Amino acid sequence: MKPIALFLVFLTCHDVLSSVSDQTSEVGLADIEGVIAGYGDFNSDQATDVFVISKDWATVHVYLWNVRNQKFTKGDATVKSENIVNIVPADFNGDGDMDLLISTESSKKTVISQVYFGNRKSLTKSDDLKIEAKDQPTVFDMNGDYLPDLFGTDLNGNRTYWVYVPTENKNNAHFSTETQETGTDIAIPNSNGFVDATGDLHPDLVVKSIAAEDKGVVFEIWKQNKKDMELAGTLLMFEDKNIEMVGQVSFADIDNDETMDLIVPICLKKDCEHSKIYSHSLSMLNGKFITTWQLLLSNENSDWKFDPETFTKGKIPFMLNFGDFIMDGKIDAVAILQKKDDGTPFAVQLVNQPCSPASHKCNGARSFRIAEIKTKGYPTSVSLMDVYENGALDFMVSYEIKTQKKTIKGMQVLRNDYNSDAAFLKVAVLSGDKTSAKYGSNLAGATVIIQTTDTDDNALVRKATQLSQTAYFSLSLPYVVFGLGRSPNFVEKITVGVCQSDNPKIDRVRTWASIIPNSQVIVIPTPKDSPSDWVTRLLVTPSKILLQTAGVLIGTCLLIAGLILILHIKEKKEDEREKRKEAHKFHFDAL
Ligand SMILES: [Ca+2]
Ligand SMILES: [Ca+2]
Ligand SMILES: [Ca+2]
Ligand SMILES: [Ca+2]
Repeated sequence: MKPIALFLVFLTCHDVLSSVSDQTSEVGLADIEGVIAGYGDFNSDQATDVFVISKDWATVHVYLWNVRNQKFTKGDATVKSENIVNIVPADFNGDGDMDLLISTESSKKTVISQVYFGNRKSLTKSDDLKIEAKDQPTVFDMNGDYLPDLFGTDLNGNRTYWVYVPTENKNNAHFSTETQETGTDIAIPNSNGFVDATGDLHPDLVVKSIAAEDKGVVFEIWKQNKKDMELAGTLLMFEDKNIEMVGQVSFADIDNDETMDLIVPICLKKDCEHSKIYSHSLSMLNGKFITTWQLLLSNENSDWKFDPETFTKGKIPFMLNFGDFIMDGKIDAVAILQKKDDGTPFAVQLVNQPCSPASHKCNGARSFRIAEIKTKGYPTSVSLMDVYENGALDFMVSYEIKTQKKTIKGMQVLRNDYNSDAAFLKVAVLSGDKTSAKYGSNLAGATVIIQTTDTDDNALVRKATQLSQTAYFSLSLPYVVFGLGRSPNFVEKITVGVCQSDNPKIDRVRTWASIIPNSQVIVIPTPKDSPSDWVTRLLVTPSKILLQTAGVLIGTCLLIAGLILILHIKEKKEDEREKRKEAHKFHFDAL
């Protein structure tokens, strides 16, 4: 390697590692004991807030982002319960205000999930919106009415859909249940997704299940068909007799080919000594899914492995959390790994880069470069969120510090300083509200495709899904952020698709043209069955370059104004002097 190439490599590594700064106290989250549990705009001010569970898993608080002070402040909304195992922010009754589904574990090890209605300020327990099941439910929209429904395994072991039935009086609303025979069981801990797998931009229900016969892992893809779900296809897990554990799946288009990819971490042995990450493109040919497993990353010759305890029910399950924090248009991830030798957990950035088989033991198009994120204590979860609402995804960490006397649970906000000049486009798809001008709450499974050109005039297409997962603190974001690199060209096209209705003639997809980069687009797909009437709102976030330009412009204006003022004063003084002279002259003449 030539010295200059070495220098460049050093620069890139260095860049990633020094690209975060701890801003926990600056944003007001220092000294708060708890675990980051979910993201959503609770008070509807267009800034995303953070839900936190107390360290004894008994209380939920919301920390509201204040755009002006650049700080989180504790909101009044509080829910007290016990053994909280998950929360899901969503607008259950469709009144435009965010509600919360809180899951708790009972003494019989069943999971009770209860809806709490929000009014932007507080949360009130609903009377009848409560289910008890074998596991946490998946929140999705089965019938396309934009009201969240639930999916999971009921107490009798039946695969069940709990469909939200609205009523005039929201206190009478309830879930109606539908069970389904399939010959497979939903995996526990469940790992399902609501994401477009078939390529029509409408989200499908992807279910990780266990075959009744051979106990093998199967991924089922269920399409919305009128008010029902129809099996569109199944994928069998990568065939390897040595696979001992299959972890929680994630969804992202890692190779930018416009199809979402299913990403699966696996352990070859019970101790996870051999850990691998596989991906499977969700692409169809002649109505069938093509089976193409690719190895993204292996820990062969590396010092990391997965924590085996996060593959079984108990701890927060291992999961890759995706987001383009480098902002180069290739989606990256964050995760918690552990040291191979002593099992110490550590948080990492997984930076998307081309596969080089020698160093990553990969066999597809893409792979990850691992860079450690320095955190306090032992990290228990790491996720991404645009804290400052500036289009750059920041790193959110929950950690533990164990001493002889007690365990401290805290959180850290690590600001993304990676690429402040890179352009971005942030898109949030909201449910709206039929009776008021409210923006509503974020729709699960909304799909966004953007089309733009890079500096070399190559067409770039990027695809992403909002809120694809909800169980086990998956910390899915209520929006999608596309990094556009350093070429702030116009985004030529943006296409949004949401869940289908029972009317197959109406395709709930709409395309808009020419969107300026560095902006946040809010899409409100109402009226539901009239995509041509869907509306967008644009919030423009000025980038550093724009701010500099504005600064120079204002400076120039001030300078010119100053010069004009000086000249004006000078002229006035001259005038006065002239007048005095004239007056003097007059007196002189009069004499
Ligand atoms: Ca907010
Ligand atoms: Ca609501
Ligand atoms: Ca629904
Ligand atoms: Ca793909």
